[in-house]
Amino acid sequence: MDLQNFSVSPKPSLICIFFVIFTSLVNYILSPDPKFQACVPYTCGDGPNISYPFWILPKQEPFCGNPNFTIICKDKNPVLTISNDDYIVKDIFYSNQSFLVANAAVYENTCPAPLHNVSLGQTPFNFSLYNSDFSIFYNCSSKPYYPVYELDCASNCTHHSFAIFHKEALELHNYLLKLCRSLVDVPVDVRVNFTSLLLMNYTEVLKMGFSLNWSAHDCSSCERRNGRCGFKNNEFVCFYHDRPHLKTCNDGNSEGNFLIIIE
Ligand SMILES: *[C@@H]1O[C@H](CO)[C@@H](O)[C@H](O)[C@H]1NC(C)=O
Ligand SMILES: *[C@@H]1O[C@H](CO)[C@@H](O)[C@H](O)[C@H]1NC(C)=O
Ligand SMILES: *[C@@H]1O[C@H](CO)[C@@H](O)[C@H](O)[C@H]1NC(C)=O
Ligand SMILES: *[C@@H]1O[C@H](CO)[C@@H](O)[C@H](O)[C@H]1NC(C)=O
Ligand SMILES: *[C@@H]1O[C@H](CO)[C@@H](O)[C@H](O)[C@H]1NC(C)=O
Ligand SMILES: *[C@@H]1O[C@H](CO)[C@@H](O)[C@H](O)[C@H]1NC(C)=O
Ligand SMILES: *[C@@H]1O[C@H](CO)[C@@H](O)[C@H](O)[C@H]1NC(C)=O
Ligand SMILES: *[C@@H]1O[C@H](CO)[C@@H](O)[C@H](O)[C@H]1NC(C)=O
Ligand SMILES: *[C@@H]1O[C@H](CO)[C@@H](O)[C@H](O)[C@H]1NC(C)=O
Ligand SMILES: CC(=O)N[C@H]1CO[C@H](CO)[C@@H](O)[C@@H]1O
Repeated sequence: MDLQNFSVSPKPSLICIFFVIFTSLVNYILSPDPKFQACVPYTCGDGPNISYPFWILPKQEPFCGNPNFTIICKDKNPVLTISNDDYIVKDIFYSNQSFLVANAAVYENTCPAPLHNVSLGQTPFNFSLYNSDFSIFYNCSSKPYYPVYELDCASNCTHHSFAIFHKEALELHNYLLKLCRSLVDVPVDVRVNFTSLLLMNYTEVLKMGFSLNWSAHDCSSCERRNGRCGFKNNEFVCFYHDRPHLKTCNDGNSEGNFLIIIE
């Protein structure tokens, strides 16, 4: 087409160009977004549904979550590594950004004896207020005259090991904590019936696990609009069945208004 022709009869060409742009835009908008599909929630078989900010390696894509929330499935259990320790994720409460974990070693060993305190290090996690310290004392030269959770598997007649909530109680009963070689504090979510707690043994208490909360971009407004959260170029986005929208640009009743879609 030469310039002269174009200037003489601009209308059909412009309409044609507009039509091509319009139809490709419509096709583009209506095609399912592969990122939305990639971030469908999964379970490991047992345990909770895994979705943003958590993601399962390799079932989901890294852009579906945050690197500190990477879950690996082991024997149908979702496992999260925090400061080099593996934890089974027993439940996730997306509504209040909290989750319940138990040290995986507690399920693997017949005599789980943690040797270091739980460290959250450089993670976006915090201990919930519902945990109480379960203090494990190892290699004590005498046994307290006070009800404790016995660690029979780590004790003999000269080296006693036991665990207790509220270790202050021992000192109040004149037990010298310096008779013990080491102490490890394990947080335990104690929101259970107190009587049942007293009936449990040491391993059962550790299996109850502890609660953590997390800080990450909130996904609830995206999910209310049937989107799935994730990342694009390190920026938080909401993936829709069609195409990604930045944050809450499509708030309200303007579903289908493709003019404000940003790609
Ligand atoms: C996971 O989500 C699906 C679909 O929303 C639901 O049917 C299922 O009960 C959920 N499973 C768990 C363990 O919450
Ligand atoms: C979060 O919500 C769940 C379910 O509603 C509740 O059981 C749990 O106590 C809450 N956790 C925190 C830390 O608020
Ligand atoms: C664990 O933390 C307690 C204080 O909370 C401390 O007394 C103890 O020495 C620590 N244990 C280890 C093994 O670091
Ligand atoms: C953990 O909680 C403390 C005090 O509530 C706060 O200062 C800190 O920023 C929190 N850390 C994270 C990662 O949210
Ligand atoms: C997590 O719990 C701590 C208290 O342990 C609280 O200060 C913080 O606000 C909570 N964070 C979130 C995101 O709920
Ligand atoms: C208990 O004592 C034995 C022998 O002295 C030692 O090998 C072991 O590491 C001690 N355990 C703890 C948890 O301190
Ligand atoms: C008791 O256990 C400790 C450490 O676990 C060990 O060093 C010690 O030899 C044991 N004593 C007896 C009498 O078995
Ligand atoms: C607490 O747990 C014990 C033992 O599991 C049970 O017998 C008792 O009825 C429970 N009490 C309440 C108030 O739920
Ligand atoms: C704790 O109780 C469970 C079941 O109630 C039992 O299978 C386990 O052997 C007990 N562990 C110890 C160390 O007594
Ligand atoms: C936000 C946050 O805590 N990010 C952490 C994620 O984990 C890496 C180590 O794997 C830390 O360096 C980050 O600080």
